[in-house]
Amino acid sequence: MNDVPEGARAGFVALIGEPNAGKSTLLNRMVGAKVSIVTHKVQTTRARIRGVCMEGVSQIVFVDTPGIFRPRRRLDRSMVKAAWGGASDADVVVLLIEATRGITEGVEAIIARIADEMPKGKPVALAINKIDRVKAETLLELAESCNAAFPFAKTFMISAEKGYGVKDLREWLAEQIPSGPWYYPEDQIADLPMRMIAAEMTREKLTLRLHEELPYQLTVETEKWEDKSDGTTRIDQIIYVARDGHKGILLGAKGETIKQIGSAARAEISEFLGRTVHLFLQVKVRPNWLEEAERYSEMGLDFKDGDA
Ligand SMILES: Nc1nc2c(ncn2[C@@H]2O[C@H](COP(=O)(O)OP(=O)(O)O)[C@@H](O)[C@H]2O)c(=O)[nH]1
Ligand SMILES: [Mg+2]
Repeated sequence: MNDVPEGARAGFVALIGEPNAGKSTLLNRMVGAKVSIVTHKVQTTRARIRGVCMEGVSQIVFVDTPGIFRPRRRLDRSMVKAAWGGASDADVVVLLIEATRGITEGVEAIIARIADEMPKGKPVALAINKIDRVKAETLLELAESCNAAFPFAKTFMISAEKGYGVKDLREWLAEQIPSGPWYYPEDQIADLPMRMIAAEMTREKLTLRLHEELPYQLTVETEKWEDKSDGTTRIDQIIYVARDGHKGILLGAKGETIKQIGSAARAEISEFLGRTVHLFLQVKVRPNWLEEAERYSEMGLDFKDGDA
């Protein structure tokens, strides 16, 4: 596929951590574009999302994963399984923790499982994120206690949002991945079908706009995609919700809510594509969508991974 330059390297780096640690923000920062959606709410990322970044002659394929937490629903179990699957398939693992929260019970459990399951020889780095929010002393203490719990190959202090420390991390990762030809063309930044990226962008706007459990009870699928000869694109998406009441909330009075969400999503998809987009959203009530295998494959998850 590619002419491989002298010394080329290529490998997968899994970003794992608790929900909200900043994994998707870091992936986007590394790639230089928003390929993974980000919100202030937990469990925004549902599937493994690959973003590709070049560092010299090294091609680093970052794998953003759903947050790791104690799952209850089938969807949650599938998500957590996908996260650990991402880690075990990767050449290098980066555990992100939040400087502001320190070693939570959740972080402890993740470190314990890393110690248990990660094959010796697979580098696992620690990235303490959101350092823009805490004092330096706290950071040093936190780094020490984490390294007492597990011998991390290296510890980084970063701010995914502000970009601090991100270059050091990327350079180090570039040296850790194996020698070999690149997996993707040099200019490719994501490995996710456009129809899925577009569905995720709409889901991000829904998650930001809707409250409480509603964002966790809906899913978005791109139903139709038509690049027209006049240079515009028509995209039809379906939003599946679990209850009639949810549909009402989503539509809002006189359809105002869905209109605003659609317009925000349309703007973002349009900017990403560099084309004028006409986005059509349809809301369907599907009480059982959380138990339908097809919904999972559309999300990029394995339905059976959710088996209790
Ligand atoms: N202050 C600060 N906030 C951050 C930083 N990185 C991520 N965030 C915020 O943390 C929240 C969760 O980020 P996200 O990337 O979705 O986390 P994920 O669940 O691990 O993928 C979002 O509101 C981000 O804007 C950072 O370095 N500093
Ligand atoms: Mg995420």
